Amino acid sequence: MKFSIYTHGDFDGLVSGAIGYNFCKEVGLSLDKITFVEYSTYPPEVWDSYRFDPIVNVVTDFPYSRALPSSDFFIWADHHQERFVPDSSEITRGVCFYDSDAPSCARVLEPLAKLNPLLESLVPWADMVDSARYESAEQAVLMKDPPLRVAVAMSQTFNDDVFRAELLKMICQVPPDQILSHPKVDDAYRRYTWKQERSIDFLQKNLVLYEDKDVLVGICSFVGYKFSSRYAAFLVQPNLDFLIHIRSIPPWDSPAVSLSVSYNPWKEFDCVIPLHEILRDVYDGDSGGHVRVAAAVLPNAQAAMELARKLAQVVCTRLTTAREKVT
Ligand SMILES: [Mn+2]
Repeated sequence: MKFSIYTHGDFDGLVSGAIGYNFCKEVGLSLDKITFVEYSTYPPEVWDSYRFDPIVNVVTDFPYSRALPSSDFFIWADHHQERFVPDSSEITRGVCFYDSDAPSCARVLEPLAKLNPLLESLVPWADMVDSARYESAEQAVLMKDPPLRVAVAMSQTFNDDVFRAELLKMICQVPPDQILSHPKVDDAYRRYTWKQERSIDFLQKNLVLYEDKDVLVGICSFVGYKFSSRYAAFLVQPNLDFLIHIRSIPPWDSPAVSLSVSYNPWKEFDCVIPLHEILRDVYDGDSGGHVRVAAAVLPNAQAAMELARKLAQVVCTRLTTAREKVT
């Protein structure tokens, strides 16, 4: 019998898809196809009416599809919050793995990962990348560890599904350090490090610092540049408490930019202020996020810069007030 893999096109999708692939191979199935799925190309209405082939279908790190029961058998695994989870009593030929507390989908599939030591060893790396729990700013920016270089290869090759399917099979067979010499993995890493190095150089000259009462906020705008880095500012200025990051977003010919505000993930805080609420207070337009990271889309770079300055001031005041209440 045949099987197909449908998995999200990021590193966690790669590892969890490989766990599903490895399991199907182990039980004697033969591969039909591997498909990388994105929310933009498979929105709910499309995904729920997708015509699955009558074979074994495996969906990982992506929402459950109401069309999955048309499979001969299916496996669905996910860890994202607020997913629709089908009633298990209604499922006769399928199995669902779901845990919204898991840091990665690979972690949800850990029992199946144990069938292959190579995949089992990648589960903690999938946790790290998918939940952005890097040990240091240096690790997050430079991505030097072999599994992280594989993650870079995944993030830099979103238009090359043939290669990504090959990569998914490769990680089942060889450890990451033996994949690094693959021309596409090597090329992706060179392109990635070029962007990071340019970002570090750029921030050394252009990171704007706002300091008030022992609270340090960095503001960086990558608008108009071909590089941007989420973490380079913390490498350039490790003492930052908060970072406000502004960058261009697709479509690239539109003036709209994205602004995000986040905590320094590598600094300990005695008290925590909710950034999503603060952003909502300061900015009238649509915004989202949670306590530690919040973001909004602004009409242009100038509006974003104005908001950033205001936000920096409010964040300093709010953290100082919160600290005074504690002591
Ligand atoms: Mn995931």
